[in-house]
Amino acid sequence: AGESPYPVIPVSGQRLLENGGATLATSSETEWIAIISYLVKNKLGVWCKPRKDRWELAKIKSTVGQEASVMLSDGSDITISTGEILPANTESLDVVDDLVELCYLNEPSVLHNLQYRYNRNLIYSKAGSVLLAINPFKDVDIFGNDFVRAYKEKSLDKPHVYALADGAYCDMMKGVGESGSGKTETTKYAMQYLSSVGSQNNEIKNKLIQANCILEAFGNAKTSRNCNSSRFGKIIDINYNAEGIISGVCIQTLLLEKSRVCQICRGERSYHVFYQVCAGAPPVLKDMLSLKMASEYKFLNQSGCLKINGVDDAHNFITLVDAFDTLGIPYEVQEYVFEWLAAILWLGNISFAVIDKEEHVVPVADEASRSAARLMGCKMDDLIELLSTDRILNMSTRLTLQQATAKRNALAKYIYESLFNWLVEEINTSLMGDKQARHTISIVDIYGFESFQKNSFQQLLINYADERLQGHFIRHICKLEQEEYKLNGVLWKKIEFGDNQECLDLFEKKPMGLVSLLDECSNSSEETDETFTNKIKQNLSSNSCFSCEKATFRVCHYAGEVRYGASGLLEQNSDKLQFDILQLLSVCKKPLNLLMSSVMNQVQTTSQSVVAKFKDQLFKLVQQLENSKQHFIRCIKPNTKQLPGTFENDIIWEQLKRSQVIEITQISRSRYPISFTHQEFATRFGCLLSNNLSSMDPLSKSVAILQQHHVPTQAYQVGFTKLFFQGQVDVLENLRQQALEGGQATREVESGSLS
Ligand code: AD9
Ligand code: MG
Repeated sequence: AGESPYPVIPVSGQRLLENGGATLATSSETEWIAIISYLVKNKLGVWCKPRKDRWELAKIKSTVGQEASVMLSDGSDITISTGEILPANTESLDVVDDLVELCYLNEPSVLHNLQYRYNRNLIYSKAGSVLLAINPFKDVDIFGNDFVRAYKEKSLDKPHVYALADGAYCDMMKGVGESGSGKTETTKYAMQYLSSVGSQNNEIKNKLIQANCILEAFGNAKTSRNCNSSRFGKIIDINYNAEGIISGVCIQTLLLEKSRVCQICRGERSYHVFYQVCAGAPPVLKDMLSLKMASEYKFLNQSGCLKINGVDDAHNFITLVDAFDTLGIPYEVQEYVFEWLAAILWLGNISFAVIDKEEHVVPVADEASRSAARLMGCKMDDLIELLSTDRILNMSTRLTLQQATAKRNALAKYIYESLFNWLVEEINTSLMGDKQARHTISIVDIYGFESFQKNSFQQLLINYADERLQGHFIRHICKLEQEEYKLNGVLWKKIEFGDNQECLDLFEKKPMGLVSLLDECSNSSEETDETFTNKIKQNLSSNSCFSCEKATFRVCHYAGEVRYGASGLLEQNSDKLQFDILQLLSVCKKPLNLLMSSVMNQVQTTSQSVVAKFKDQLFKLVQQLENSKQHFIRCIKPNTKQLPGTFENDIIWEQLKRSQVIEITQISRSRYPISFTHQEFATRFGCLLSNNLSSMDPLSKSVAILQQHHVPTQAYQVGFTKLFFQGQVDVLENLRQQALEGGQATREVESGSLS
């Protein structure tokens, strides 16, 4: 350590975060004074904020008491309090790939490193074991076959999603980050890599790309945060045989946002596929579907946004049909799919006429209801009857406009959801391959954290999923590693990191967490939005992440505070489909082979509400992750305008802070990545002992080996059951190899290494 060109400075991530990085994060004043004099003596740079909100590089010229005279890069001198100065890394560290290599991990130093790299299109960096990916919002020439080859052959070793995927070959990976940060794009590159290295021909690779194209058409939409936002979660299991060749792929999806089919906020769009089919269907198909332009449909025109800059919906329709073809979905079946989509659009155009004093309504028998019924394959009268009355047993009641609209929307949403689920099944059938999977790499890409002006049920689910995975991420990266050292009695400076347990408790605590309460209230006919709001107020107010005001409540998520509207939550959560809707669907002549299985499922499912089902799915996912080796990519959004070349410090630092990148870097920096049990070590390296000490216990033997070969004591730690190393074992491995080749190995060792 004495030879290091830098003073050894304990940087406490926690303190750095607590004070926003505004002052130097050192343990004591004496250390700070030592650092200042070191910086002055060696003419090293510092960061200061002479103008508000902008860190600038400067040099300290002299210090008097708490004040320093510093020279800014434009040559001007200013006097500044030493408390407002942070040390800067030397220029030679500007381009380091891994934050671990930075001497100083303060805010401006970390941002400077990331920006230096980002400006040079180095969008990937490491924070210890985590890959950081900063969204370039433009094409960067670091992908494609040549790069796949280079990473496969290990001729490139820079941080890259390909390098991570390479490391995950036979393991597993997952991605996290907020909406629009680049998770889905990163997932595609990982998939591209994994399908390239693991396939003998391009068939499976092409199919995977095409499957993705279909899923994006039906499951992605423009939101105000991302023009191609994923509105469902996905887990792609790539199965390999014993030779490492892909034997098949299976895609599982998590809860699609189906409310988007009927309701979209201003400036957003519904699912891409609707605009694609309206813009791109050839005339014959258009005729068959009685299809008009997107602007003619209420489900699409309500948001005032029909187009996305730079996106050609008509062209994407052709791409979609190609994708269906590649996956072997016959043309007649594709027609069914388009018929259902058109039926949904026409359902949205159905208007209602008031028929009596109680304001009951009936659907108008016009082009919309006629087309919808024709495309669904049912009689128009039956559809009209369904949308004007509720039938329970032999009783029928007339509907008001609000009830009839809700029923019509429930029908449209149900059809879309069934279509989506059916497509996933079709894709899986096409990708299944043979079933001899030996290993699986799973890629998880879910929706990212969202906070809009109005947030409702969907945001609650999305942000809960994000919170759950963050909990898993923290547990995995920070806790498990530190706990193992502690269990083993290894000397270890505990790094403080905040966990999100309080917020997870808010959702998951039994019997009175948000999920249980929502589930319980949705299943009772006596509860209303108001009684639900009272209940959560009563039961959850003691949780510091929660507060309730009138019909809204706030949750402090790890990624930010969100205010949710409570009205409508119960209804969206209960999501029960009326029996008469199912009945009508089950007698539709049309393509009901498509929807039949999910219709039957719906009839058979019990009363579990959406949120309860969702929680179960998330728990299963986390379980699956815990049983695997994991690799994490933290996707970072550099600005909120989706612009290339725009690196906004505040936005980036906020994401790094909330996802605890600095703490993770610190943990990685001081970690002991290699470990052996005493027995393993003694057996493996026993041949390096100069005299026969076979009677010794494994621990004493291990220590004797280390001492005889002068392994520096700071390079290892002796735990109760294990030895931990920072990387020195290469030397021992080489010596062992020489010993074995030279025939000097003792019998004892040979038999040991065989066992
Ligand atoms: V959400 O949670 O689904 O709303 P994601 O998935 O995190 O979100 P996405 O991958 O869709 O974000 O990225 C948003 C946009 O950023 C993409 O549509 C691209 O235009 C852009 N992007 C992201 N990553 C890259 C990249 N590696 N290269 C170029 C990129 N552009
Ligand atoms: Mg996405």
